[in-house]
Amino acid sequence: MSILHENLTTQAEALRAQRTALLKEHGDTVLGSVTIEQVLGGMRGVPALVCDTSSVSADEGLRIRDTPILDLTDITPEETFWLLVTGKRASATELDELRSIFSKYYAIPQYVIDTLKAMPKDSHPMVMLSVGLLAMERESEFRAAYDKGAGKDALWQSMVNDSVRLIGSIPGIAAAIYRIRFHDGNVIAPLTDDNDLSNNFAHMLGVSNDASWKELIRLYLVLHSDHEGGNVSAMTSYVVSSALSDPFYSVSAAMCGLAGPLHGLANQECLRFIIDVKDQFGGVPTDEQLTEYTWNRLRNGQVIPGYGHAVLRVTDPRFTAFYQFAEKHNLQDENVQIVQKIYNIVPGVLREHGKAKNPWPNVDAASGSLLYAYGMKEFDFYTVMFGVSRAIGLCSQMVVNRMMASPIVRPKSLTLAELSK
Ligand code: CMX
Repeated sequence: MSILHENLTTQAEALRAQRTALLKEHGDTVLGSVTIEQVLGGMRGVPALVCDTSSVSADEGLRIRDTPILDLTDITPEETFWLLVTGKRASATELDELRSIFSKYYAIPQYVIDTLKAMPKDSHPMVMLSVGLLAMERESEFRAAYDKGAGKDALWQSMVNDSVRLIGSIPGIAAAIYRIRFHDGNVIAPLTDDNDLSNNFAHMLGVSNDASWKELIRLYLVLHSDHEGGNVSAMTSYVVSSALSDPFYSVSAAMCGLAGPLHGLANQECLRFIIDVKDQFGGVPTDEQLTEYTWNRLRNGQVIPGYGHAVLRVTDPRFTAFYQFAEKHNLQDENVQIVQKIYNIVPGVLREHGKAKNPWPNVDAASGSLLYAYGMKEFDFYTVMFGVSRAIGLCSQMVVNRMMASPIVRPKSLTLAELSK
């Protein structure tokens, strides 16, 4: 048993006891009412999920285990996972062990590489990510434990094993997709002298040897890791895993949701937007040009990618963290300048337009321009980067839910006729 399992054993019992007590003592407490607008409007604001790993408020944004994300910009993905799943900061010994377990999985199985290589050359990288994860499902210890008759209170243990394997493997899957889809197909082996997860990911991508590239990848993996339970990818993995499907199925399904342009694909769309602006105006536009361009897009019924949010009503602190990174490293290429100009112009236009409840940037508005600045120019790949990070949060949420022995999800649907009546 790992130190992580030891840490979680007492917590699992406490979580189950807390859940049982809440159900027994307050099971019929009313949390609120649900309006027809909410039922027809994507369930906005309906309190229907439990998520202990992180929370998102309208006026502050993401907190991981109650710590604001801007106070966590120096930590590693390993520390992030530990914090998400246990609620505590890891000790040096705990981190050492976690890192060494993750590193066993950096080199992905050859059959996964073969599967990715066999896919059509024009497959979207997000399709390849989802397929790569599904191909690995045969490794699931969770499924094996269930097949051997593990009881529902014990299943979280194999969920931890699968999660660690999946988080350790997904950088290798993503890097293989990048090499196969956009380069010579030669997959880069993990480092032999460094078992840090983000350093290995940065290395296996083969984009840059710059120390600040490694720092960007570390930051990227921390910032996108979790965003409470109600977003499309988190809710997808929650629903799929509630049927006791293992994490490979659940995260693969979540990646299909992340691939949507209103969710994770927005970072790819964002860079497309920036490049379009650059091409149209031959460089950084003037304020007037950008204002006009934004209005034309809105009049055409298109969204401004990277702006707006279902929960946030302020600038996303994750955008701020990327913005500060660009300033710290003096990244001043044209794309970064356009990101800054968009930040100056678009919120005012969106406010005047009057539709978006939140005119401020979300995480996707800046991330792509930084990857581009280091030489990762294939923006079809950007959502895969997001997915590698988000897998950390998805797995953490699934582990916590399994520790609580959460039941299968099954809300009630109504027909439009029933609603109308
Ligand atoms: N550009 C133009 N219109 C926008 C807009 C934007 N960036 N954001 C919202 N709107 C529009 C909506 O399309 C909606 O229009 P309709 O009434 O015609 O349907 C109206 O404003 C109200 O929307 P909202 O309540 O403010 O926002 P939602 O909760 O419905 O949607 C989101 C949230 C993120 C899907 C939306 O803001 C959007 O499409 N943004 C652009 C895409 C994007 O950046 N997505 C990434 C989000 C972060 C992530 O998940 O990764």
